Amino acid sequence: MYKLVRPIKGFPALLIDKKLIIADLHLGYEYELERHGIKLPPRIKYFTSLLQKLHSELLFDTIIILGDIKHHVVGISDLEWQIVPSFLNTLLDMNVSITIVPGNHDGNLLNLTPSNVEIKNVRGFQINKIWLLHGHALPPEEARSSKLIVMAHLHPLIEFIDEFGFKTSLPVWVYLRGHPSLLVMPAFNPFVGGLVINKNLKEEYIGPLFRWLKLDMKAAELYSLDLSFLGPLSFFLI
Ligand SMILES: [Mn+2]
Repeated sequence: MYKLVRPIKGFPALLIDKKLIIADLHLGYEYELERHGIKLPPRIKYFTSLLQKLHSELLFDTIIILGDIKHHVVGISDLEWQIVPSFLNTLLDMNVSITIVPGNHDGNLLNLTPSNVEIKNVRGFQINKIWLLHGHALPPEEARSSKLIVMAHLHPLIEFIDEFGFKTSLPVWVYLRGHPSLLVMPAFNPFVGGLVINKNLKEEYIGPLFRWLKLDMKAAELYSLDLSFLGPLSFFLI
């Protein structure tokens, strides 16, 4: 994995050459919570300042977003009309190019993006023998000849509960060796929750890509955000 991509220690982001890859921002998620009576401060300032900090350290020239930049699946919420274009314009002000592979939450995305943001097909695209996509849709056959497929979509977490009932969930990088291998990215938005992969995982939750690649999630190698190797998923099944 490290030969092809460079995950950033401590962050759900990785580098391929001078391109930063992130996914699952779910901008506008606060709005969804507010409808259920929970008020969160908007996360957009945190995201932009984090990306500015990473940019000053890593000097990437492109940001590739692997889907779910916004939260509403079908329509566009009032908040998204404001924050998605303003977020993208702040990134463009950093003098980077932006490419988006749409996710399942990115309906009508074209209306929200400045004209110089590149929007790819949902089936993804390839750079340096690495196929990039969100992961809710299958890639084309040509992706089989890539060395690695990077997807997002699952927001993978592992969960532990101790004897007092205290619960922890950790976002993880999920790596499966194969031809091609598969890497699942953690969500960039830490508030959005995710799929607990170490218990009773139903196949319908993990999307079509695992079956397409004939990969078994149980064989996955897990890494924490600080890039410690945690072990195979089979060690964590509860
Ligand atoms: Mn998502």
